[in-house]
Amino acid sequence: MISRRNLIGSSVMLAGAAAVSGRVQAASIPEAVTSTSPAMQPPPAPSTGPHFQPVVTLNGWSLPWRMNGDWKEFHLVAEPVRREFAAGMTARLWGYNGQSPGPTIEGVEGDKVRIFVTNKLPEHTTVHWHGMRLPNGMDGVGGLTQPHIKPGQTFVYEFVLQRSGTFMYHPHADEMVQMAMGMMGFFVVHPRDVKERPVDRDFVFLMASYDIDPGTSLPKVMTMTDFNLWAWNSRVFPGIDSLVVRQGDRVRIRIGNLTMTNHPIHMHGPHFEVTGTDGGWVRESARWPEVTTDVPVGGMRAIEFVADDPGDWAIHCHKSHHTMNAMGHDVKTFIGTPQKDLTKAIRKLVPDYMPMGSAGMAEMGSMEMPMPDNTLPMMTGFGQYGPLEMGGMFSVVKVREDVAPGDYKDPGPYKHPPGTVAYEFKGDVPEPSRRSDLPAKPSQVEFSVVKPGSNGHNHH
Ligand SMILES: [Cu+2]
Repeated sequence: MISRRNLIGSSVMLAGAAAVSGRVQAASIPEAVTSTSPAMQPPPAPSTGPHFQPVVTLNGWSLPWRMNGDWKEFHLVAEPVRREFAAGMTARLWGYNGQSPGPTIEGVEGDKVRIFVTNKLPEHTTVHWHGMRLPNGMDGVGGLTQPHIKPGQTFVYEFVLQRSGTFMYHPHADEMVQMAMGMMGFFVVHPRDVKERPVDRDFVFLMASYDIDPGTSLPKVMTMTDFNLWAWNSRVFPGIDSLVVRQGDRVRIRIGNLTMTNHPIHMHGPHFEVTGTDGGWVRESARWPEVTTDVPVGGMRAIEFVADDPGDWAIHCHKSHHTMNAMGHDVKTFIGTPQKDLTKAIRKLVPDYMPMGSAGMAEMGSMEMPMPDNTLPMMTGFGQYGPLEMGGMFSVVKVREDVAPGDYKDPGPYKHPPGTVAYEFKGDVPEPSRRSDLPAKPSQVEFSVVKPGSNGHNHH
């Protein structure tokens, strides 16, 4: 739950100081609001400052602020946190205000923001406001634009939100370690005119990758490319919230990528347009209709669509190993290999050896594999028709007729109208016709073997 112990008290106390602005006010620090729950907490409409329609952070929340004169004041606390990736697996990460990712910061074009950053980590840090136009000294690059924030210190960042759009925040200090540990968050700047680019639902999620060995809970921070957990808001399927929308809604999904590789995000069902990138909003005439959009490393994409077709529409990264959880690396490929005799032979050496995947790996999706504690199955999740055989970066856009505005509760599986679900054919299936001029067996093909070096092609 969000704790806002002193938040209300602080705004009352400061109401009389409205005329004062600048560094004098930085003497008083707003309460650091924290949340330790991975449950989505749709934020209420803003009660102070200019109006905007808040975003919905999947499995996350937005950071409350206090107004101090004409400054909007936030308090981020960098600290060790625990994050449940999905039921059955919790990681020890570093994050902000109780969670990884940190809370989403929301503001409005023209807002003057003052962000207090307290470091409760065992090493120094900074916060870089990724994509934001601001004075160079507020850019958060440790050593280059500011001294590092040492453990126990609180620094203050002050800047004006110059344009609306989608931004991120993350450390620019011991960056590989601190980002591998989960330090990141979203920063959304809304247009000053609420009628500009209106949508009915506005979702955000941030992509992160982790390398956590099965049976352990701490990311390996020296991993550069070989990550084994591909997360949206530090959650993996089936732990990622569904994106619940009402049929006919105009929907925006903002996606940020702070992993070390690109992610082609693919959505089934409604076609979307890319309406925003790192650099801002895309002119209407320049928007690309797509079903998959590649989100580059360090990049952001906003996509928009009208949810006209009801159903349970999958949304996922199209790199198939990114829709799997850890343990994928040491499974051998056995497709097409009869394993009965092989299994007998191996069991003489390894008595509890279990063969898997002679017809593929689908059997793992429904099987209860013996696993170490605090480990998720590689392929998991169940739908109304069976196992989904997914993990990692996978969720479902649930388009329903009967969802109330502002309601994000999971409505359960889609009830398909009769006659609209793929079905088994029960009639006779004729033998497929084949080309008769091809040799029936590979053994009938003659090979001529040429020894390397025995002809004149050595210099190719
Ligand atoms: Cu991916």
